[in-house]
Order: sequence, then C-alpha cells, then structure tokens
Amino acid sequence: MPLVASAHVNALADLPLLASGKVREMYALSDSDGAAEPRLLMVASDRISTYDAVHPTPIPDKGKVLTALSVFWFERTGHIVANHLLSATDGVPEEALGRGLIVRRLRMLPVECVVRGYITGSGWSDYQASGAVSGIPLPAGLRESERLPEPLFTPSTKADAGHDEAIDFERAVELVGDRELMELVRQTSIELYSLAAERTRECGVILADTKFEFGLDGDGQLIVGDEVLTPDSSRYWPADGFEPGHGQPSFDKQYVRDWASASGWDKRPPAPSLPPDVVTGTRARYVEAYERITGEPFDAWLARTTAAAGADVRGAA
Ligand code: PZK
Repeated sequence: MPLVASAHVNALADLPLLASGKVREMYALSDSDGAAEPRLLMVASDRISTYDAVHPTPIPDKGKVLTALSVFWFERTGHIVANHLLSATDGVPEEALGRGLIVRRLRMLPVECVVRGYITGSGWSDYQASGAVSGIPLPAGLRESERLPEPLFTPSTKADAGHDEAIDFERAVELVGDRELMELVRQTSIELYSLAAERTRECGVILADTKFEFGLDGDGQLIVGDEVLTPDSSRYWPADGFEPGHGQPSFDKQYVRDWASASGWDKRPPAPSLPPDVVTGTRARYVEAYERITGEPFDAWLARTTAAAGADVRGAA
C-alpha cells in the first residue's frame, strides 16, 4: 500500500524516456519498488501520421482508442500466446491514464511479424514484380486487395530509419537464430491474425493485414508485445464497398489522406496541419472502429481507466 494516497508517483516527466516513436513513447519504470521483473510504460499519443509524416494537429483520444483496442485484443488472445500487458491502471501516471500501459520488459526478437490476409501495399508490389511475397509463390492473376487463399506470414527486418525490409522465412530464422522458435512465431502470428480477422468480419470490418512484435521473457517464454491489432499496426478496411482491383480506403485515416491529397501536399515532410472537420471526422472513425470491434461504448474504456484512482479507492475498501 502506498504511504501517501495519490502522491504523484511515476509522473511522466520524471521517468527515463527509453524510446520515442512517431506516435508513442516508451519509458522505463524503476526496478526498486518491489516489482518482480523489469517493466516499461508505453504511452500512445494523439499524433497521427500519413505517408510516413506526422501531422502537427493531434486527433483527440486517438492514443486512448489504440490503447483500448490493444487491451481488448490482449484479453482475447491469451489462450494463443501470453502477452506483455501487466496493467492499464495500477502504476500508470495520472496524466497517462487511458493511453498508457504497464508492460513486462522483454528481449525483443529482431523481426517484425507481418501477417497478410489480403494482397495490398508492399505485398501487392512484390507480387506484381515477382509473383511471390516473402518468397512464397502465389497463384497468377490475383487482383489488388484480393483476399488470399490463406493468411501469409511475411516477416520484415526492423530498420532504425526508413522502411522495414521484407525478408523470407529463412532469413528470419537466421536473424532470430532459432528455427523452432521462428516456427512457433509464424504459427502464433497466423493464429492471432485469423482470430482477429474472423471477429472483425462479423463487425463489418476487414482486417487486411497486421504486424506483431514478439519477445522472450526471463524464462525464454514467447510473449507478444508492442501494440496488437490496432489501426496503427494493421490495415482495417470497411467491408461495405470492398472491391478488389484497386486500393481500399483506410477505416481510420481515409479522411486525412483524402484531404491531404486534395490539399496539394507533396507527401514529403513536414506534414500539414489538419482542418477541424478532418480532425472531428477522423476522431469519430477511431471511436467507431473501437465500438464496432469491441461492441462496447468507448466511454466504457474511459470509465475503467481514467476513473481508476476512484476505482482503486473503492476496490481497497
Ligand atoms: C520495445 N519497442 C517499440 C518504439 C514505443 C515502442 N515489452 C517490451 N520490452 C522491451 N522492449 C519493447 C517492448 C515492447 N513493446 C518496444 N521497442 C522496444 C517502440 C518506440 C516507442 F512506445
């Protein structure tokens, strides 16, 4: 029990910033407070990127929606693989409530684990150039955005700067240094994708592809980390209007992309600020994605997390 209730423990500014991505931050938590193992705080911001550039205008609640979706999927996939989530409330600094997660610190594997159920993006480019994706030959005559006969595991390397490089399974085995582990990672990735794609299909949302990051815990057990099955790590498309033969609109970012294209921006940094109607429309799409996929109001997430201080007090009684 804390000696002083609501003391401003773990204020964000006091924590060591370990990494800052385009749209989120990762902080170290101290090992000196009785924790059983090293822990991190991951905080999702409201920043949004299109064409790899971050816009100066935030989308209110975007970080909370992504965090809430990650937690939703962590809670529904624990029978497939353990995950790094420890808490969305206990130990999260007040200013990060709703957008912050306390997670187990892992030894991350040096590969990005992409699963594709539809042929789009760099997978479509690779298929057009070679008839294969990640070294996996595909039937001739596939159209852009078409559903694949079965989900494909198409790993990539983690590039520090610039774009991740597609690799085949054998290269992933070399990088990870353990074939059996890599086979488990592939099988697990496909199971996670398949579970999520079936669920979202029932909600009128196509999960075209997604990316997982795995790590090992102190016992060498495989753990899924990072964010899982969020719109930032996945391509979500509205099922309504889905039509192979061309690119599909993004469920969440399409207003921004449409506006950005019409604005005349050349898609090189710096990204332009966004007008209020694009911000409002995009926020509504993130909230709609959460509500369609989880079946609960987004406010329920806010009540569970941003009201956590009160919940702790009531729970302690
Ligand atoms: C880890 N990232 C990506 C970069 C971010 C996140 N559980 C973990 N243990 C150790 N390392 C990581 C994780 C996770 N998840 C995640 N890099 C390392 C990243 C920048 C900002 F918030």
